[in-house]
Amino acid sequence: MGQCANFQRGFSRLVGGGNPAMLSGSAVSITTEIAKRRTFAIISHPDAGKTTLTEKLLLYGGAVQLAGSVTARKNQRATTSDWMELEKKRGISISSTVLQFDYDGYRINLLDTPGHKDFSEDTYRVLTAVDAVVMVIDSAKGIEPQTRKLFEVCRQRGVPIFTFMNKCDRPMKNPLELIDELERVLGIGAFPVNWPIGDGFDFRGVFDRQTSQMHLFERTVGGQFRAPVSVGGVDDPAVRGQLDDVTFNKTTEELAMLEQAGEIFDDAAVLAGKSTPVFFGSASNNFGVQLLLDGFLKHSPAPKPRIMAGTQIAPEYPYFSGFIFKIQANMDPKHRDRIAFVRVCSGKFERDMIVHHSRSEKKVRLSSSHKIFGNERETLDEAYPGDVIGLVGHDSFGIGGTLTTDPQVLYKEIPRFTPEAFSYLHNPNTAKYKQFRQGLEQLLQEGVIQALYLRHSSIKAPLLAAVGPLQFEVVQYRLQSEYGAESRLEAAPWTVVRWFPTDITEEVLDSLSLPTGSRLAYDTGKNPVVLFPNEWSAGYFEETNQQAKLSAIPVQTARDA
Ligand SMILES: Nc1nc2c(ncn2[C@@H]2O[C@H](COP(=O)(O)OP(=O)(O)OP(=O)(O)O)[C@@H](O)[C@H]2O)c(=O)[nH]1
Ligand SMILES: [Mg+2]
Repeated sequence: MGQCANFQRGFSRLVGGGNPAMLSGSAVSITTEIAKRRTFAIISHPDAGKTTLTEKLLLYGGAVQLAGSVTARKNQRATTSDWMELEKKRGISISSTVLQFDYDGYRINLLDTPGHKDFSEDTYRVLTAVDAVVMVIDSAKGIEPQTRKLFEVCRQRGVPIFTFMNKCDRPMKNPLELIDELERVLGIGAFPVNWPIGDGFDFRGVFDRQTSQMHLFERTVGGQFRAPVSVGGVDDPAVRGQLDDVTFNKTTEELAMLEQAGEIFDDAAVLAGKSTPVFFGSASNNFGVQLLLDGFLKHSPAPKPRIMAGTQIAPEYPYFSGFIFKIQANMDPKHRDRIAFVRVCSGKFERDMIVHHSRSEKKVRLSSSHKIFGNERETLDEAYPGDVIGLVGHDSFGIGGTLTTDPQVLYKEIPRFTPEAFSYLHNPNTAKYKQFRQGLEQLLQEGVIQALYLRHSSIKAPLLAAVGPLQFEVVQYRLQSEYGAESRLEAAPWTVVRWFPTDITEEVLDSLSLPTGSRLAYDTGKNPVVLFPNEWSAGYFEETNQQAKLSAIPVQTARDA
């Protein structure tokens, strides 16, 4: 009903703005397609098990036959989502990965994200493109700092959160304490959908509180295959016989305590992001993965309307619209091209359709469209709201751009980040100048890193700016492996950057008296910035130069809009 009203509103406001691809199509079919879509990200602090869980969701979703492992040992395949060379080498995720697959009548768009804070820009961009998240928690550690930050972003956006308490096969915190921590530290309601039976070496499975069934699992070597499971009620002798008295009694006591608390599963609170359903398990052992997948699909939302300048654009809106939230080059060494990842927000996407591109204000034909699965791709002919699609061959596409058949639609979803690490990047091999420039330009377009240009400077080496220093390493590694270009980093003496108002004149910039060690520069959008050696000198400058109001958040120029 709500969506229907939004559809009406969006439609009457924007009708006549273009050439609707869908007006002649069947409204019923688009509604059915939207209802089938589930688009979500897996988020958490580093190492909680996001990539492992992603791989197991693919295994249980039937999208891979054999699960790989993050630390791909000899004779074992690597995970589908950590496909980058550097990720395999390091065993950490560096870049988010899109995985689209069908399961149980749903079209799932799953995004595995990197947990490390140096790569959080990528993760935050992904959060703009999803309708829900699965928050993974290491049950031995509880809520870690990066999880808390990501949770805050989800809360601000009202994104429904599902929690997976992972690594129950290791000595873990008391599950009651973990639930309490969610409520206390995050200030969110928490409803345990299932409950761990035993922990550590004695972790046997989970009790599904909604069906009152015990699920007892067996471990498989390397967790490559689905874990055999026996299911039965608490008093079922076949199940009861597999548990020792201590484990059985502890579990039933804890369950009784939960029942006494008397909370019920509140779908509305979950959809509003006010309460999180909690699932326990072990991703590496495949325990509880099926219950998470099915529980998530049952309770998570289909694509919702998007807000644009105060108006809601419903997914059923008959004009196609979507925005670019990620660019990635060289995913397939055979192709060496760049893919723009688009979240479809409204209408139906059809290959070869002509759309308006907000940044260039030009009409473009989208002929090379792909369904993405890790670093694999397949030609895609149509897509619906919720889908993430990959578009190849458009150099003008940048992160944040809107593509639509109704030029009045313009999404401004992508957040901007303040760099805190600065370094010059030298090219030690002049013979490879072209590769160096080309590679760097591409990585800048991908948003792997930002660049600044010092004012009145004779230094030729680009000044790179990053949220965290690991981003520099990624740039160097990728320049070498993807472009054959060596590079050398030289630390730059600043740690703080601030933006001036866009209307500040060159004369005013000339007249400023800067603290020692500070420099004026421009960002890639030619917006003036000032670099400081530390917070103290930034504060001093702000106090003594009231006429030039500084912003810690990158300004959005018309070019970015
Ligand atoms: N014991 C145990 N280890 C696990 C489990 N799940 C994942 N791990 C291990 O935890 C480590 C980190 O797993 P990842 O899946 O790479 O974690 P991640 O959250 O994707 O890490 P980043 O992407 O780098 O933030 C790996 O060594 C996994 O094998 C589990 O259920 N039990
Ligand atoms: Mg990972």
